[in-house]
Amino acid sequence: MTRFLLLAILILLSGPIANGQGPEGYNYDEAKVGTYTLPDLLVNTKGKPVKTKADWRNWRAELLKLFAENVYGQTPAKSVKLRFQTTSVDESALNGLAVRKQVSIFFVDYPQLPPIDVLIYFPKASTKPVPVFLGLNFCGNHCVTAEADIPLSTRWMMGENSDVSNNNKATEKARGMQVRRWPIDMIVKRGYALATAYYGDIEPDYPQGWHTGIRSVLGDTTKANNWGAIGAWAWGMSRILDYLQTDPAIDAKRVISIGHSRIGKAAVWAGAQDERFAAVIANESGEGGAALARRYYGETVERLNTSFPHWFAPRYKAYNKRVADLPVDQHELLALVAPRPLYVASADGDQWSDPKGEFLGALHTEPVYQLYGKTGLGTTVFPAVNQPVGQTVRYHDRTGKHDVTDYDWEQYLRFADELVR
Ligand code: GTR
Repeated sequence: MTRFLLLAILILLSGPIANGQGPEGYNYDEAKVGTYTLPDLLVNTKGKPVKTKADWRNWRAELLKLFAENVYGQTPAKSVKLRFQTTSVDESALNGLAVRKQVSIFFVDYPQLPPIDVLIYFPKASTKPVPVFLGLNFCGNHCVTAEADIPLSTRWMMGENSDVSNNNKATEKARGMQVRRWPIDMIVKRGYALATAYYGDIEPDYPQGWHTGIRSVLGDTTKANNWGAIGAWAWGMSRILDYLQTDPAIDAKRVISIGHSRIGKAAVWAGAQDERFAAVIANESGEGGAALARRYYGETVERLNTSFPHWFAPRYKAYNKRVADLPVDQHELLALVAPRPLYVASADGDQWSDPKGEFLGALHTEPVYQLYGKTGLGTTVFPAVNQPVGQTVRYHDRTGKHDVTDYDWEQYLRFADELVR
């Protein structure tokens, strides 16, 4: 029997669409979700059952390849020479609550590439190395804090005439614009550091953006398995982790990969590939992130690939109209985090990301956590809003829109306190 036959999830089919992609590329009608069969996480492509941790380690390596070949593209194996330059240290940031450090990561062999500018806040009170949340940001480091001495990013910014940018350049108005998503005070008061960098430092987020990012020097654009922007952002997170491992104020065994939305997709792919990440948090990562691809609800693979042709491997597009033929589904991506702690979060006002599909993605990692003697989510019941569930794998469906809120951070801090510290 193939792995596809072993695990069948049947959902009542009341519409004409099964496994399909509607013409508009999205669906908000649960009745139209149709039937789908997920690849069995514990049966390999040769139909062999995966029974032990050793079997899983082998199968895990195969799964990583399948995701690289078919979804995110192949992350170049070449190691890249980095130079870390501390550009500023403020011993008394955030009114004395934090030590703030800015570090630029230069690519020694590719001087034409801009550095990744990392902004780190450490809890001032700490006397020993601290765990850290590492997450890329959407609009430049000047945007996550109101501190006026953070230089405005000079990189390409989304938007020609928006609040955050003018002719694709950051504006003063953008300063502090996303402080709400980054409650740095709350994070450092709990004894964690926060490390962030602008995702556009690694690759500007538009179809031709790769010309000025890391993908201009690594990878092969003629190949169907060439890495996409999400792969590049994930790679950039690992390079920041390379730096964090050298910083004596950081507990390098406790670096948590966190991301929202498209950056959430990258945060999971980073944590899946790079086992130095101690845990992964996917905030509303949706299609191409935690949400099951085969569940026809919210955004679809076709829509994702059409709106954002640069995010994934070219081969992913071949599945636009035949998602059921993908050799993997997203629960298997999430399972690559196991046995490390994983948090998947949704918002009920963000049906585009498919909260139920994200929940099911988390739920179906369970067999791998069990191989390690751990309980993953430990429930099959979709929880009420604002009711976090789970053990080593956690999930919540927050009220409100597509965003990162204090409520989300409160859960992530508790999760980190209980499972990462
Ligand atoms: C949307 C996209 C989602 C999600 C989101 C975001 O437009 O369809 O997959 O990534 O953007 O990053 O905010």
